[in-house]
Amino acid sequence: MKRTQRGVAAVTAILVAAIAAATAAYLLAQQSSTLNQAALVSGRAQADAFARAGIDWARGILAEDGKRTSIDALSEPWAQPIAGLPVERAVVSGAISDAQGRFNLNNLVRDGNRSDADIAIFRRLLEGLGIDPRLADAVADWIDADSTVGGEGGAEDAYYLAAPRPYRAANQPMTQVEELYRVRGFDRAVVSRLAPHVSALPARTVVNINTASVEVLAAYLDGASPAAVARIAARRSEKPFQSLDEMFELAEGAKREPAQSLLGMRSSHFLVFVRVEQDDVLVGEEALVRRGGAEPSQPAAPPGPTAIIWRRSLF
Ligand SMILES: [Ca+2]
Ligand SMILES: [Ca+2]
Repeated sequence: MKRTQRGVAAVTAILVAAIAAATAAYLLAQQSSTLNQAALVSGRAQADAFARAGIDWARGILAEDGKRTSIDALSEPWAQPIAGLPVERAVVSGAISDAQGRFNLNNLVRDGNRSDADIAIFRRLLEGLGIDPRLADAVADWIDADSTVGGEGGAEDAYYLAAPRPYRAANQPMTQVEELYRVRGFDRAVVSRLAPHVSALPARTVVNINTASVEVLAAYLDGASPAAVARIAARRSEKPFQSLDEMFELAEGAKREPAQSLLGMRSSHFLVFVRVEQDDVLVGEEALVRRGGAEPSQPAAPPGPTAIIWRRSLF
């Protein structure tokens, strides 16, 4: 616990330094500018700079963690959110979450074709959340390269072209989870229930057993009782799993295949959220960050630099 607290203190100190650096850079830029900006615009620009600094802070934290540790778990400093931290005139909040603690929708398709093993897991996830499992077919069709309807819940161009405002299936990997709104059967209620448990990552990824939601974990552990899944969740918050074997020992009744090849303990994709409030300005930014190395194909690869895959303003 003590180590975690020290880690969190370090994480906070680094964020303060990042924001302070952004402020200094901003003030310099402003001094050299001959433009007379309105106060509101300048406040907005500064808040934007803070949000960018916050995302860079997260990249630094993740790169550092990748060097120091070989697994990723919710007890690590990066996973502790920072709420309402006063920096200069602003109040900054930041959080990093593991995108590989979620079911990666793009795993439904492998090399352009439906992946039956992943579709079966996704169906179990939907069922566990009280959502019609046939919707898994529609998502797989949305992503797979062909225009052949797969399964009774499937939908391809013919279905979408018959909509009041016609469009076509993407037939390619998703870049945002919100794309689900365009997929057959996904309304606001379904998307909001599912969204916290899914991601749309640019590569095939394993799901991290140390960070996965209980619902996602249960979907992968086919045959394990809810009690066994609860035991696993309790154990990992005491002591993160260092191997899949450690977890499967507790997963009584769970089939090892194909889950074994689809799960891991280390993550390379993270969602970063930064919120900055200053005077009357509120800025929120979200980014998907990829940490180098640690690809499923080469689990022993050394950690490389982090990259921003996308970033967007939330408000
Ligand atoms: Ca780690
Ligand atoms: Ca398709």
